[in-house]
Amino acid sequence: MCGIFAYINYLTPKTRHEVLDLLVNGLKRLEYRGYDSTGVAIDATNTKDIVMLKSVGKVKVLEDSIAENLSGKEFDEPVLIHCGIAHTRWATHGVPCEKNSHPQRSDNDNSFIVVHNGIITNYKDVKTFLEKRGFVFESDTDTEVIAKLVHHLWKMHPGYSFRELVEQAIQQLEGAFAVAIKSRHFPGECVASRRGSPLLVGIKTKTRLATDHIPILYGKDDKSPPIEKDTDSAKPQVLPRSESTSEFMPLEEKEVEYFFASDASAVIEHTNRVIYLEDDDVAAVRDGALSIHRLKKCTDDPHAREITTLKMEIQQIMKGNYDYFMLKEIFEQPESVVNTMRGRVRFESNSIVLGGIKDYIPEIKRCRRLMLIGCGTSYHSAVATRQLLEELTELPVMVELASDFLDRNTPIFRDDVCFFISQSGETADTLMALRYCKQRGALIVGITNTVGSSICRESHCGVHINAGPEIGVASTKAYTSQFISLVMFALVMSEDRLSLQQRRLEILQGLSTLADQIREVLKLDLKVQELAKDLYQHKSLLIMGRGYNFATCLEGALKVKELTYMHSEGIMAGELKHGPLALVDDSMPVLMIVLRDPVYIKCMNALQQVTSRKGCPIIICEEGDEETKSFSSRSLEIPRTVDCLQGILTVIPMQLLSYHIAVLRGCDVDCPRNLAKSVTVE
Ligand code: G6Q
Ligand code: GLU
Repeated sequence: MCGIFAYINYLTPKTRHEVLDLLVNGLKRLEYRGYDSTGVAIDATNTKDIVMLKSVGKVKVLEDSIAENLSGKEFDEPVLIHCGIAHTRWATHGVPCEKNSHPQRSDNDNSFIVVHNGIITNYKDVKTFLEKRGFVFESDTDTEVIAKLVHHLWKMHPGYSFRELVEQAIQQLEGAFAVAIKSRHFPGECVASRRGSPLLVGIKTKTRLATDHIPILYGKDDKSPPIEKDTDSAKPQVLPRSESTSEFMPLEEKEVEYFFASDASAVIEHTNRVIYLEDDDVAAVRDGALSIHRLKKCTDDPHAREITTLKMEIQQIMKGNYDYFMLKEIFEQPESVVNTMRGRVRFESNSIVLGGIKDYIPEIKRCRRLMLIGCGTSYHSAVATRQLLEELTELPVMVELASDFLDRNTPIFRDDVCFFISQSGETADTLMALRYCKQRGALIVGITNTVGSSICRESHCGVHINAGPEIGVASTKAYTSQFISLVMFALVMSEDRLSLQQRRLEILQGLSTLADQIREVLKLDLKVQELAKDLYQHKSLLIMGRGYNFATCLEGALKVKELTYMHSEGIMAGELKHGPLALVDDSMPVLMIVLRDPVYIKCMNALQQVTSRKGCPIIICEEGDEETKSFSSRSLEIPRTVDCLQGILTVIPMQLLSYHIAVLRGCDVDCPRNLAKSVTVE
């Protein structure tokens, strides 16, 4: 839920000024992951001391504070070897304030300092243990125990390397984390590790790297007992140390720069060569060498971590001429939907190939049921496509919110096929649900936008939605691409069903014109902006629809809530008379989606129920539908498409509406309060 960024240069001279710029820039790229406070730490001139600066609020505040506090001649002198770490926080333990910002430190001397993403669930036990040994805590964070535990281990084992100390420490920690640690006792070194939260290493060299993988060094097959609750008797166990063996061959380059980052968008401007760390990897940089260690080897563990080449382009993570990433991403949809279909939908032959799952299709066709699992917007994409999946696969389809699915201990069987839908591929609830289903033998299909993400790696097969990086916290283009990915899957499943051929052709035809139709809908932007002016001072907005457009109501209401902080509710029009109608009067803002599809008559009934209670709804209807339009003075007309794809066109005005209301209310569109892009905590 936060951004970690660390930078280590080896024999590549950089001034401290440049290092600070690099760190701040890295944080800016990661800011969408968390933005309540920030912090940075670099070496002082004598390299033994560490300079640390923290601030509450966005990265800009830190940047200004650096300009004010960290300048002078010594910041302009080049240093050959250096390590700096930085963090943008999304608080879980302790309010956003300076003392709770990261880096967290072990002591006044900054012996060990840490930036952390996630939650340490046993932090209270570790804290009590350390307090009994004289450590005095200064923050409310769970993170502080990490720095102090490493310090404690350092005092106990003077001969241990930095990496060994961290390796020992993380064995004592429970919960989810990614960490990067720096120490005044190990200048120029950085050690990082992850369990449950994402972390990657970027590698930049002057010449081509001589290898495309880094061997993993394994320790002895042993496990430490955790710190016990009875803290008097508890003490961190001394664990076996990873042994240097002949297979240990770190990546050693003459001149090299390394980056540790929570995601690729922070490193792409420096290098496209990255290693995605796995849970419990400990990556250490020392004397220009990167090595990756694990304490325990499991039978199917690989021998090496692959260095992958990122396909991302720098422009993809820049705002360009747009005021906000969200607006850019809304307007990218004509292209992103095409990218989702590219190389997969062959309109000439009316066929579809999903390379990532094609070998599993026979198995999927034999399954007992399909389960679609996700959170937030990703969950809505499942709601949006459920009806089509039921129709084209003729299988029962369950749609589940990941958190609720886990709460219920939902029964799962070997012949279930479970889809995990996630833009980031790192959402903790979704990932936990995935592991739950995998343990029970179900086939796991990942639908993600982030190559190399945890959900991607832990799925048996899957579809990359290829929407390109999504930076705005409110998901927009990922939703429409998830939608299309699931539609494509439904089409693949019905390929050999003669009775469904006409329906398939109609949908394929719809897909072929979708990009142009999205362009048409985007032309409504000014009209939507006008509507936003009518709405932005209200307290609430009800969004009603049914059938294929119910998901748009849920998704529209989520967008309004998260961006504008207004109350909004997506209402299934069929449920209106069972309660929500009581909310309707002449002052309650209502938006209704009424399209010429199989539920048109029912939607018209709902519309009449609303207008008879003096409601004045804004109507989203089909182009030229005068009859429906006549029920209101305010309407948005969208092009006609096949019923099951309407949701892609109806959601766009909702994205634009929430955006404009947010701007009018003075909200920060890309960084809504209390939220973060990648929810890696449960
Ligand atoms: C919506 C938000 C949020 C998001 C979920 C799931 O605008 O971005 O609802 O969709 O947090 O995230 P993932 O799709 O990354 O799993
Ligand atoms: N749990 C830590 C804290 O509250 C880290 C939160 C984060 O991921 O930003 O400080």
